[in-house]
Amino acid sequence: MSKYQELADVVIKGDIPKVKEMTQKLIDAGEEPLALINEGLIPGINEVGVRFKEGELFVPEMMRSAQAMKGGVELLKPLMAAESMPTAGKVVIGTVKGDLHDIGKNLVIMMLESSGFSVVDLGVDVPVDKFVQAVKEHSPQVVGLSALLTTTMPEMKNVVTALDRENLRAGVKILIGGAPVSSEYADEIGADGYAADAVVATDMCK
Ligand code: B12
Repeated sequence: MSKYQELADVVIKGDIPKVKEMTQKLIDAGEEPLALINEGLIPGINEVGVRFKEGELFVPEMMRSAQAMKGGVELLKPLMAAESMPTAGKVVIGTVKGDLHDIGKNLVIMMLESSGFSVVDLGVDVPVDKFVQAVKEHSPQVVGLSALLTTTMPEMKNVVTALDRENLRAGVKILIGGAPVSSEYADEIGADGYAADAVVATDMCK
């Protein structure tokens, strides 16, 4: 049972207007934005994943829940924006090729930006070359790779290998994240680190 169970429930139902309405009400009541995400919206979308796996929900429902979650996040985003902080560093981030999941990546971006990082978002389904190009162009301190599918995890290794090959690893840390990956996997593919959520990701970037 999450703290904001009702909010989680409307995400599970995929009720887009209701998620927005309830999020706004909770904001107006002075609830903490990050708590609404971590203890309401995320438990909701996680439950959707469980039900999808069990065959109770299908892709269209999962899509609607994802949209509902995004609606809530959009309302919370401005409340977490940085107040013209000096930039803490630059991060290039993207979801690897073949993978279209971006809710988690976008939360990581939101947290990074609210902590003063400047972030170059390459989006989803990002081919290896685009990561390489972006590192050359933006000289970030950190490259973030997101993958939510076991089938796209190996793409992370391809990015690590390509950055090695191009001698772009000096001064750049590669941080990976997403439900199927782990710190063991990070070690295995030669990445520099793994973070389980947006808060840890931001701490590690710092
Ligand atoms: C929403 C969702 C979708 C949406 C995505 C919408 C969107 N714009 O993102 C839609 C409907 C499009 C979708 C499609 C599919 N999905 Co889907 N999806 C999910 C679901 C329910 C939630 C994912 C999510 O947003 N979680 C909430 C966020 C906040 O968590 P997160 O992504 O893990 O991110 C956090 C951390 O991991 C970390 N993090 C994430 N990225 C990064 C990056 C860095 C650098 C760092 C440091 C940290 C970090 O921080 C985040 C914030 O705390 C998951 C179930 C689950 N529990 O993961 C299934 C799930 C990932 N999907 C699954 C599947 C199978 C699919 C499809 C193949 C279904 C189909 N048959 O078409 C397609 C694949 C499409 C594709 N090519 O990518 C499976 C994957 C199984 C597997 N082992 O590979 C899952 C696990 C569901 C299940 N239980 O079976 N999906």
